[in-house]
Amino acid sequence: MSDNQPTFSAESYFRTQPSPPNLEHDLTGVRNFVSRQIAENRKVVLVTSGGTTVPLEHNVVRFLDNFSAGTRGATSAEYFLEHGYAVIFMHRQFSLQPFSRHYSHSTNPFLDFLEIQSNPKDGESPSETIAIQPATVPHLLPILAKYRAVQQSGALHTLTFVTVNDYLFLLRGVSQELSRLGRDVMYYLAAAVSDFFLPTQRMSEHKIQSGKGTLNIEMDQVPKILKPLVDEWTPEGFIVSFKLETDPSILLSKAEAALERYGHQVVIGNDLNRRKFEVVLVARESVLKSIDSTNWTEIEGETGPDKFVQNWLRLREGKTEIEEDIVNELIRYHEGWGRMGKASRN
Ligand code: 9Z3
Repeated sequence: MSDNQPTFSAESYFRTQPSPPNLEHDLTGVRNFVSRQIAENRKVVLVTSGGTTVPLEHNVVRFLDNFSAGTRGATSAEYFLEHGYAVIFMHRQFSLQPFSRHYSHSTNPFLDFLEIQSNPKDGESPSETIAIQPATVPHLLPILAKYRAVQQSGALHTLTFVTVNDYLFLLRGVSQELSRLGRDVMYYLAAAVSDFFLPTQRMSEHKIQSGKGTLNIEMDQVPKILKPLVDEWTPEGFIVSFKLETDPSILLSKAEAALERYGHQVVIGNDLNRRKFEVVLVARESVLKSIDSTNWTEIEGETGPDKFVQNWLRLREGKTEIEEDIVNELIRYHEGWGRMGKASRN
């Protein structure tokens, strides 16, 4: 960034960038959802999932994107629901979603599981109907049953974002609504969020023309939103962020640095190429006080009264989704967080 460009603080970002048109409508939906979950005595988790875009033009033709299929978020949301949590699933439009992810258009196109059946000509039934292939039933039935149960219970609420701007405004608004839950809310920030953006004031109105040769775009840094999230918007929430790296040798130190910088509860480090079978959870030792923390080990070289500790989770033999273990571990940890809150009030 050049010297004459101001760095956006969270405050100046929200003051100068436009809020998404459907924000108030989305937040009303969240408010009502939260009220219902309080009445039902459920804990709530906000799962963010998928990548954000940074449009280069107001009439957007081109944009910068962040890598994420949404698998981590969609899979984890299912496990949270299974454990009785209500889930706000805030995801990139068209990225994977809980339950339907099992039949995504690319991995398991649902048309491949259907077959056309001819009916006997009886004058009443249509001549052809559609049936599911019998071999598909054992796989689909439990997914469908869980999906229907979740729909009936009203424990899943979905929100969508596309741009990093949508994401930031939504995260602020949703977290302010969720702060009503005190320690009964968890944040599971798995979305891949751009570090850079183009302020609306500098964005070209129309499609950038190619006649001028090379394209130089100067982007500003996205404000570090975890700081106000932790300090102001949801001070009692249990906050889990993800750190994505492609160089495994810096993963742990970057995860520690994030925890140090923002002061939240857990950072989950994952390497791009190993993320489906290995992650590391990093936390402050003091936050583990009220749970069984035998899986956790000190990080070498750590000193001081509040050391950071690590817990490597690896996909177990016979399992297919590491999210099952991540969610189990976090829920235990969230319970401890609730107990600590109660203890400090007594
Ligand atoms: C993650 O690290 C997620 O685990 C993945 C999941 C995006 C790798 P998929 O959706 O992948 O299953 O394909 N999310 C956070 C990425 C991120 O943007 N983190 C920021 C950073 O690393 C901090 S919030 O600096």
